[in-house]
Amino acid sequence: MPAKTPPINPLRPAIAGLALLLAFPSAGMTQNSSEKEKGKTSVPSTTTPSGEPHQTTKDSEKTITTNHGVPISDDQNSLKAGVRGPTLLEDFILREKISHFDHERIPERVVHARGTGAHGYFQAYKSQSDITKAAFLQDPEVKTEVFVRFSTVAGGAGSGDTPRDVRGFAVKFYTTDGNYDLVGNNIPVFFIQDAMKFPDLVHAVKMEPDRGFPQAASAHDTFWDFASLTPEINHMLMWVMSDRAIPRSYRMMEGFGVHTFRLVDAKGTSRFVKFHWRPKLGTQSLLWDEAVKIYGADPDFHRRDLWDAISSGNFPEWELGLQVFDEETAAKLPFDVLDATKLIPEELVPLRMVGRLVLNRNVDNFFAETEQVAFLPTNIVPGIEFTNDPLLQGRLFSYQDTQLTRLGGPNFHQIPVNAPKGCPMGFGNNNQRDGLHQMAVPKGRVAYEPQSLDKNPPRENPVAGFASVPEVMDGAKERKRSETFADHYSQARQFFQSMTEPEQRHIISAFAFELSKVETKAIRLRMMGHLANIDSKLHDGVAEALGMKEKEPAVEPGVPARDLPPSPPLSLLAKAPKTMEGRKIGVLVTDGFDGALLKELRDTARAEKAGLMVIAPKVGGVTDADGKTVEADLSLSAAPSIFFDSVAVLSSKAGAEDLAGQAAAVDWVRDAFGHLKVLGHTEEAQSVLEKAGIRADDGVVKIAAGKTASAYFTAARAGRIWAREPALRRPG
Ligand code: HDE
Repeated sequence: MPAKTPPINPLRPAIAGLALLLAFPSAGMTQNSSEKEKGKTSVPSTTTPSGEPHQTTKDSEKTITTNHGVPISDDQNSLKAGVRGPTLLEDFILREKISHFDHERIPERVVHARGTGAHGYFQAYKSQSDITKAAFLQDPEVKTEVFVRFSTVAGGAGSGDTPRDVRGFAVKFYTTDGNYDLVGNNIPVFFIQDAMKFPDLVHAVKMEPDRGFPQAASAHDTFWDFASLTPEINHMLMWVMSDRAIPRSYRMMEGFGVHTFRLVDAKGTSRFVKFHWRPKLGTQSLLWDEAVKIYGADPDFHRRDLWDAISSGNFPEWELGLQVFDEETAAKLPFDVLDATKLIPEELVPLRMVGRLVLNRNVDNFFAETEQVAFLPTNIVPGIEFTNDPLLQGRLFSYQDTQLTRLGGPNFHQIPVNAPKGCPMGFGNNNQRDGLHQMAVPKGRVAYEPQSLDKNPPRENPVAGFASVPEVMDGAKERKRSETFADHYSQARQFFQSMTEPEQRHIISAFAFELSKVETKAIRLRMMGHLANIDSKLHDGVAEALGMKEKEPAVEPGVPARDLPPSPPLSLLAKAPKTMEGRKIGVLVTDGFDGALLKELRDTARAEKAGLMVIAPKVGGVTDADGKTVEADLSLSAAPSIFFDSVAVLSSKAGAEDLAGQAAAVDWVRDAFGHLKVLGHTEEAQSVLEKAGIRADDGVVKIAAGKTASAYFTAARAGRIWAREPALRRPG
């Protein structure tokens, strides 16, 4: 035995093996005679920390190998000159493993870095051949495979899911005519009108470059500095300060293609189109206070929600709706359809629902699929075309370009999640060759055209091939913004005035919160000048919430705002369905509670397709009044009430008294009430409610045997108790 032994660390197998040896000097010794002679010990190379042998195999198929296929005998220890000696450079197995690990990360997306993806399919309701020849919109029998990635925009890949932000809603359709990517957002308009401004916008909203914060937040000086100097942003600001920017779930948010595109039919007739996704579960958002708390309690809230829904067979669905209109209609609209800061109200061009998107399979590997998926607005198929929207035109360059850095070369289309699936060509059938990471082995000596040597080469197809609509172009070459893009306030006003009272309150609160975080007073004042141009209720509400003492300088609008009629579909609350489907109920139980009540709630939840989780003071569960053990899904400390859409406290009297002494339980109840949730409770639970300062209202429902489910569910289906809010929370 050596005189000095290293400290024992049970996490390090070799050293733990040594500990075993110290305790049982004869255990598992593999010393060779020369080491014995020198008085040194060695440890078995394949022992676990507890000294058990590692599992090995004799099956060559299961043998762990290097990346180059060499079988590995020991994956626990590096190669050393003597057991306590230096590691040898020769250890190609160690070097390969570490080197691959060192390069495991690729650059995260410049924007939309944090996201989550899933597989599914799209199915048309009926042929849309009257408006487009796009293959995936022809046959209602055909299911077109899709991959969808949802994302936030501003935060890095490791940020949380619930900041105030736009959400990406990107869909890759693997059609029989090649991949079509509809790379949209959950908001139908955008911050800027011209691609030239995109890097400025993103630099302004991201972490400030000197200090490296704030992460995933627009509430800081540089964003509002840029915003207050960019009048075209005002319509989008209404949306990002609204509840749209804090969705409850990816399953409960809308999606939009944003730009105007074109649809082209088999005769070559083209029409304008705007794309909309409508969630089957209806829309729902978080409250700001919830979003903030969820960010800490479960940064993966949306990612987990989507994963859980799909893995439990509750497949999320959206309908695809199209606003289709011709050039004459476009010419009559009060806005330019090429301006991405404007939308077309549904009252003017109604939605035509053409099919449904179902997400039914989680990814097998996050990196290989979700991280490596490359969406390209240039992935377009015959039957769909671009317009001259100057924001879209810039995107047509950007996405391909960014993948070259992110995915390391021009062959990223060969990565399985990016490769076309539905078409016969595989990776693409053409004369392109070589490049980094070429996975295919093209055959033959011909990689050019025209040629005469290959008798069966890929050829142009003038009938089925993609051909652009021969739009006539006539204009001076100039760097200018069209006059038709100049009205920056009318639709912002229309949006605010289309909101319900609670939604307006939230917009006012969001502006007040964000501007209160701006350190430079001049920026705050400048922004108030824009709000005055939008709506006086909005302006005055924010000024009041900020406690503004001085009047801001007026901002002269390029084009004064017009009064447009309110458009009800812009409101989330106005069209929120009364349903429990896809919602979650949290039920807090204690020892001695009435198990029959839980069963009644659980049965009704199942019938209404809602999820129900049992929360107990300890994860080991509780014993009900009949002495039966009831398992908990989560412990109280791991499941704050922010995780649920409605809650219930089913406690015994003694249990409630115990809960009343626990801050976590009192917060659980107080938060649920403060977040305007329906709160069911047994008579016995009264003491914890009292401790939390709960006032009775329509959303505080007594639960008693026999009539539990109906009263509770009737209240909970309606969603939040909005009438409770003004008394609880003031904007600011
Ligand atoms: Fe993007 N955008 N974008 N964007 N965008 C990217 O592409 C860009 C815009 C959108 O889940 C990047 O692969 C420019 C509008 C989504 O992988 C990048 C402009 C809309 C996603 C890029 C815009 C979007 C991106 C970053 C202005 C809604 C995530 C990494 C001209 C219609 C896709 C990448 C995914 C991602 C550039 C504006 C949606 C840098 C230059 C408008 C959903 O290429």
